[in-house]
Amino acid sequence: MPYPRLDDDDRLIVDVARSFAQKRLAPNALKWDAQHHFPVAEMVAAAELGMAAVYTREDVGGAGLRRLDGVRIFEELAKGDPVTAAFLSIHNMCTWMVDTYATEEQRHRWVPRLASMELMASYCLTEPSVGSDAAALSTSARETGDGYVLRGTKQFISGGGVSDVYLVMARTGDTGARGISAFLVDKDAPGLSFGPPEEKMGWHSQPTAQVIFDDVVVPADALVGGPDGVGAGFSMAMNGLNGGRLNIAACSLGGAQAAYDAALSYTADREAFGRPLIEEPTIGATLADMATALEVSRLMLWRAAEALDGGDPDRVELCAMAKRFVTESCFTVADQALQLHGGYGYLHETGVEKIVRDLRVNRILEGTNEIMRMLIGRAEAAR
Ligand code: FAD
Ligand code: 2MC
Repeated sequence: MPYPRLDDDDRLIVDVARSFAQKRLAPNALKWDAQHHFPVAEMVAAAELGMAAVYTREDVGGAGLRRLDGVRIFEELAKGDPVTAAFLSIHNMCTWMVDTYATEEQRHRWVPRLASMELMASYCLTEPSVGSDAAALSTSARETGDGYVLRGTKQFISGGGVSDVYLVMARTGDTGARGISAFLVDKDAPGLSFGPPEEKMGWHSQPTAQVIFDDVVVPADALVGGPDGVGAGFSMAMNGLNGGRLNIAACSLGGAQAAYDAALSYTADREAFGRPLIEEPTIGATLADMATALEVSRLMLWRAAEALDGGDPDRVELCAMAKRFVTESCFTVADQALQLHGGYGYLHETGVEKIVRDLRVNRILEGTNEIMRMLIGRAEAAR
């Protein structure tokens, strides 16, 4: 689709992602889902193409692209497999946070290995008793003089047990958002352990697990941003999530586009009452609504991504709007695509039921859509 601000280079970036996703992800996604296989080798291959550090600075191995490029890349990856795309999105969020908020020494130590995916990263905010009300988290980081001791449990951590490094939001000060700092914790740190992989409705091809800190001793330089990072962890986490929310929405868009494409060709081929289904006016109207929802979703994502790129004052609200709208509209499109396949849509081998299962969680994670409405409502009330 033409878009005023996209030139030939922009189109090329997305061609690379599309070709990678169609060659390496799409042919395997159903198998990985059935086998609960986490495709690490494919993600490392994606990293070689810059997709583990899309909007990270180039001096530390990042691709140096824009958020606008990012959402277009994640849409393409998700057309191949929304689950692998989503893990790459979370890894990118961690990489960006380190690049943006760490000290120069930390940036140079961590980011090149995150960008190449020699190290895989997980983002640890949620706790068993605290999800939406993230500023109430209770995992503690007690200062000892030469480092910190972490104690507590993180819940639902994507990549938990497999990732090499954990970006952990923990309490170094008083209650509330200003008492939280961010730490980089090595998988091998003594006292760190993991719960069993959660059994989930979707996202079968990536592990989700508790990450448990039982007096985990970390050095002082595990604190992201050094001494200036004390109390800044919640802000880092929220700013990371603004872009994360766009990428997760882009994963919904890519998944829904793939489901729509399947429904379009299925209804063109399948005949009932003496003609192809697509010639039935109500089916044509359903497809029209689906195509419109996809296009509106895409434009909304691009608008929010440009606001984030530009540091616009309304970027938080636009990211929340895009996350809320796109994850809901695109879930509906995927469900409509399943319906248009009739009974075959309900079969695993058709591939659409997997997309429906995988897109459902995007309305919950990286901030539920109710929390997105809260953010939008607060911004509107403050106008
Ligand atoms: P709660 O906060 O308990 O909410 C329960 C319900 O109440 C929701 O519908 C919510 O929207 C609603 N609600 C809560 N407060 C309000 C309010 N004020 N107004 C209206 N409604 C409200 N977290 C991480 O930190 N890292 C990860 O990698 C990660 N990966 C995940 C992967 C999966 C597969 C899943 C399922 C979750 C993951 N999460 C992760 C956690 C996810 O971010 C949380 O589940 C989410 O933020 C919601 O928190 P909660 O589950 O505790 O729900
Ligand atoms: N961007 C930048 N800053 C933000 C922000 C955002 N999106 N959201 C909040 N902040 C700032 C806010 O401006 C304030 O700053 P300051 O202290 O300078 O005034 C500070 O953070 C505290 O915010 P509030 O005063 O609004 O705090 P409150 O507790 O009322 O609300 C809320 C915070 C609900 C917005 C936040 O807790 C939230 O986003 N909850 C959802 C949790 C979430 O998204 N979890 C996702 C886990 S990760 C995941 O699921 C993965 C799959 C990786």
